[in-house]
Amino acid sequence: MAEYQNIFTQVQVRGAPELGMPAEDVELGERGTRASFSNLLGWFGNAQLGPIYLGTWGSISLATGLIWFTMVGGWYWYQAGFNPAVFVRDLFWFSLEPPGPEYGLGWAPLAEGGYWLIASFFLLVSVMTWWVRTYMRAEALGMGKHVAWAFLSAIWLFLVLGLIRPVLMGSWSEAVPYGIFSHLDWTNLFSLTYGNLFYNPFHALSIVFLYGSALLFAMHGATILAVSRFGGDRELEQIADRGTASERAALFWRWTMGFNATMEGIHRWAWWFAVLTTLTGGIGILLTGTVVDNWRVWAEIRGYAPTY
Ligand code: 07D
Ligand code: 07D
Repeated sequence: MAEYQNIFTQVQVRGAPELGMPAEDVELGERGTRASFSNLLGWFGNAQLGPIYLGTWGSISLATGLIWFTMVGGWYWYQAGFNPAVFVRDLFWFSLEPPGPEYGLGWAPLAEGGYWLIASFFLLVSVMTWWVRTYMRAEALGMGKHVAWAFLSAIWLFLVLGLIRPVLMGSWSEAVPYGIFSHLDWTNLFSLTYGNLFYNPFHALSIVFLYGSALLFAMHGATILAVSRFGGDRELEQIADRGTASERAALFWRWTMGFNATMEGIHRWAWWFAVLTTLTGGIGILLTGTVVDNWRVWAEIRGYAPTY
């Protein structure tokens, strides 16, 4: 029974550290040279820590991300009146807000949104250079760019929320504030302002793919764990020396629902569901306030929402 009752990987096989690509294939000067091991990490993933590849893009991304994070933290510190107890107590309530509507897309005084604009610039650079990093590291390893394109879908929603839609609406005040609860307030207010986002079909589509992602993840995770007793989790063996594990997993689904994914296909399902969540979501947000002012009214006119 115990094997069902924990989320940890139980067997940790450990050899010499795997240092990866040889010098001809990768710029070794930008990569660490040492690796260590951690039992704790081994419970969740691979026990080996490092070597990490930093490079130019990674360094820019980390530096600008840290500047954004410290700027936001500094603002909270100021909001807390430089009082550590208040800082900790009210951490989730502090917020760095974009400029008010009176400033449009123009510059604003530091304490009235100018500081938000500067911080946002650093966040933008950080997210975009991290994207370049996912692309370049995949390139260096001769991989497909699937991770980069999937990440770009999330970035699409991020850009619509904080850059593209505010520019189309002609005001930075449309953008999302940097705060734990304030960004929930923003999300709530956005829905209320535009007649309830439930009646935005792209919000519905995004939910379909979000829920679908959770369902697929549950099915896939469960299936592979269920055949790990036959080595189903050891992909290398499955590729080089096909046994009964994945065939059995496939048969399970054919028995229960008449159809089964394949070892390749399940990952295509996963990729598309995840990517479509933020792709459709971004379209939904882009249309809101630019093309459609009230989703409830929009939906009633089209017979999408009931009229009472
Ligand atoms: C588990 C991977 C790890 C990532 C984590 C997030 C930060 C922010 C900065 C305080 C799944 C790290 C958090 C770096 C710290 C400051 C200034 C990913 C995992 C653990 N949200 N949102 C959260 C962001 C939007 C919404 C939590 C970011 C939209 C709702 C966290 C963005 C809307 C709820 C967070 C963003 C929206 C949350 C947990 C950017 C519509 C929750 C996130 C850049 C999509 C939940 C208190 C998580 C919560 C939550 C971060 C955008 C709605 C703080 C970085 C504007 C309804 N959001 N969010 O685990 O507990 O993601 O809120 O676009 O209920 Mg959000
Ligand atoms: C935010 C992609 C950008 C993030 C990036 C990450 C860092 C940190 C640091 C790791 C999440 C950058 C990361 C900088 C790195 C570390 C340490 C993805 C993001 C690039 N909704 N709703 C969605 C539901 C309602 C509203 C999507 C459900 C209400 C708004 C999703 C319900 C109102 C928006 C979804 C519900 C409302 C959304 C988000 C139920 C509020 C959006 C998908 C059951 C009262 C967003 C089209 C996602 C969207 C969105 C689900 C209800 C408002 C499917 C289940 C009616 C304003 N909602 N919602 O992946 O796309 O986000 O809408 O009630 O903007 Mg909603």
